[in-house]
Amino acid sequence: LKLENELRRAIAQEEFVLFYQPQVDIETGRIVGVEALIRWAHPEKGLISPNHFISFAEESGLIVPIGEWVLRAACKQNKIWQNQGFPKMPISVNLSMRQFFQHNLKGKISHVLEQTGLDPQYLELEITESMTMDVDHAIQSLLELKELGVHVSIDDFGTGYSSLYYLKKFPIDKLKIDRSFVRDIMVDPNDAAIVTTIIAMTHHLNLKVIAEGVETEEQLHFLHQNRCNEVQGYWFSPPVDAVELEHMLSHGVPAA
Ligand code: G
Ligand code: G
Ligand code: NA
Ligand code: MN
Repeated sequence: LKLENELRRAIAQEEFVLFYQPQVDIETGRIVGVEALIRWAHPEKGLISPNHFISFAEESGLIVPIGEWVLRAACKQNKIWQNQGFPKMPISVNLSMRQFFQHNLKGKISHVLEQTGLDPQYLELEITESMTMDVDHAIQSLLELKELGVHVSIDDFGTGYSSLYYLKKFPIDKLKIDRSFVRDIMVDPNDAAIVTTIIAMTHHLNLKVIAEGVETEEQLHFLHQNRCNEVQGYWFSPPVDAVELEHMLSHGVPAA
């Protein structure tokens, strides 16, 4: 109950901030996207990781107003970067299950895009495999999002209900290979095989592919050799605040 009350206050007072993690083109080393990740700027406890409140927010339904804040803040920030003259790139936002099943999701997103003036092609929504288990709902929702002109990626790909059926049927743009597969690609031949197979499959299906959780140069090299399009992870940068992200947009990511 304490967490619930505190979260309600946090929503009312907008005690949240977004951090941003760069997504890097593996060929050019340039930042071609950013993932927005929420933190709770608690007045006494400082920055709180989403791991400490997102699952509670999901259970209680508070994720809906929190998710709307994230969406608005991310679109607003991306528009600011564009106005400042940085190269245009999509910003990715994690959608929760409840948001994905919300009535009029398309209308809500469309409203935020209009309010912030962000061109829909510069918003990418990350959904997880578990949200696609209701196949009819998923197809319907994704078609509506497609009509809006936003991009959709499948987050944590390979860890949930991975159906090859939806890869064929669903209008999605990108797969994000879960970092649990990337972690051991240099030591576990099974993980290496899974990752190379996912990459090859995405090329055949005309999807883009990004590897998450890239932490070493060896992993990067492996992914490059196997024609992964994009990479994201601590090797380049952890999620950082807007000022640090702007620094990287100006000067490049350190390790690229
Ligand atoms: O940023 P960090 O690695 O601490 O994120 C931890 C978890 O919280 C990740 O699973 C991430 O997807 C989730 N998360 C971060 N920001 C958001 C958000 O804005 N909305 C939702 N639904 N989940 C988020
Ligand atoms: O579930 P999702 O993929 O949205 O999770 C994003 C989370 O992954 C962020 O909270 C971020 O802090 C974390 N993350 C990003 N890059 C790395 C990495 O290279 N290694 C590890 N262990 N975690 C990472
Ligand atoms: Na994500
Ligand atoms: Mn992920």
